[in-house]
Formats: sequence, structure tokens, C-alpha cells
Amino acid sequence: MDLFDDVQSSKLEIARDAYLLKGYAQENEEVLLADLAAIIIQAPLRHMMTKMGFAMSAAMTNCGALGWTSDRKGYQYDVKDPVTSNLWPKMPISFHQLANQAAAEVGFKDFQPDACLINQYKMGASMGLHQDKNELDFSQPIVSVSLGNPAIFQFGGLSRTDKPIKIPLAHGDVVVWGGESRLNFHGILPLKLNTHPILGAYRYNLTFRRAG
Ligand code: MD3
Ligand code: FE
Repeated sequence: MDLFDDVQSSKLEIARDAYLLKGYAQENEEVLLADLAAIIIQAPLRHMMTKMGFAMSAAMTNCGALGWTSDRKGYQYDVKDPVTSNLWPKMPISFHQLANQAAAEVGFKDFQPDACLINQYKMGASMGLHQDKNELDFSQPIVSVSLGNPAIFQFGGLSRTDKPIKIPLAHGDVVVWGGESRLNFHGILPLKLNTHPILGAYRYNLTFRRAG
């Protein structure tokens, strides 16, 4: 019934209230990647614009009731995809189960994400240090799933100037961020050249949130 309830994975507390579940998603990669491919067909990946008028280096799309978007007006959650004018694709059961069970694994009971942002990185793409502050309830955790090529995650503190630690993230790794770490600055260093056996040139990150 539940895809992830028997998964055995090491649980590392990488910062206060931030847990790395190493390889947690790996044994269900087949269904996750099939569901991901279907979403990208319905809601194509695109490079969103920042407020400053620069294209982001990661290509993005969403699934779930709400989707995160960025444009010249700023950041917001939208019910519709501004590219297709359709609702975002439904969140697949595999995605919801992964996020809900990973959160429960580290003590966040009954996490019900309504938004899943999908980031696609190729060699050289990065994400600068930032906070995730567009959600309504910061007591809800964020669950992140890495697929494909590896990346180095930077994890800082509540101030932009706090020196970040570096955490390598590989295919199948799941991180749950909540409580004390929920508003910490974080980012992704420019991806190195790699070739994943299934996903080729790309890294995908699924970020699950309770946005509304
Ligand atoms: C820590 N994405 O989309 S996921 C983002 O790998 C984002 O694509 C990165 O940061 C990526 O906003 C990192 C991990 C992540 C997401 C949200 C967090 C870590 C977080 C919120 C608070 C603290
Ligand atoms: Fe973020």
C-alpha cells in the first residue's frame, strides 16, 4: 500500500531539526521517475525570471494544488501554470507518500504537502543562498528529494552572512527541514559535469511544501 513504509535508510541530523535520509527514495526510483516524466509533459520545464530580470539557471515546474512561480512582480504561489494557463498537474501518489513518510520518519506527523516545486539543473546551474519564506505556516517542514546527478548543498544559518556548511546530495537522498532550520539560508553550488545512468546530464530536485 505505502511505497515507503518499509524503507531502511540511515538518518543523519545535519543541523538542528534537519535530517538527511540517505538513499531513502532510491528503491522506488522507477515509479518516481515515471511520474516525474508525466508531469514535465503536462507542465514543461522553464527558466523563470527573477524580479531583477535575470533567468534562473535551474529550469522549473510544479505539481500539486499550488505552484511556486517567479516573475518580474516577485515570488508567489499560483493555482495555475502561467505558461499553459492550466492547473498544475496533480501531485502523484508516489510523491505524496514519499514526502509524508519521510517527514514522519523524523517526527513530523501528518505532513500534507500541497505544492511540489521541481528544479532541473544541468552542469553549471546553481541556486544562490536564499530563504524559503513564501509559505503561510513555518511550523510545517519542507522535504527535498534529489534525483540524478550529485550536487553540493550549502546550508547556512538565519543570517545571510553565517558561514554555510557543505552537504553532498546524491540520487535518492531525501532531506527533511523543519523547526529550527526552516528559515535557514541555503543554496546549491554550480553542478559539476556528470552523467547519471538514467537521467543523463541532469539533476532534479523535488521540494515538497505546505504552501497554503
Ligand atoms: C532548507 N532548492 O527550491 S532543496 C528551493 O536542491 C531550493 O533545488 C534546492 O532551495 C534544490 O527553494 C535545495 C533543499 C531545501 C529546500 C528548502 C529549504 C532546503 C531548505 C528550506 C529551509 C531550509
Ligand atoms: Fe530554497
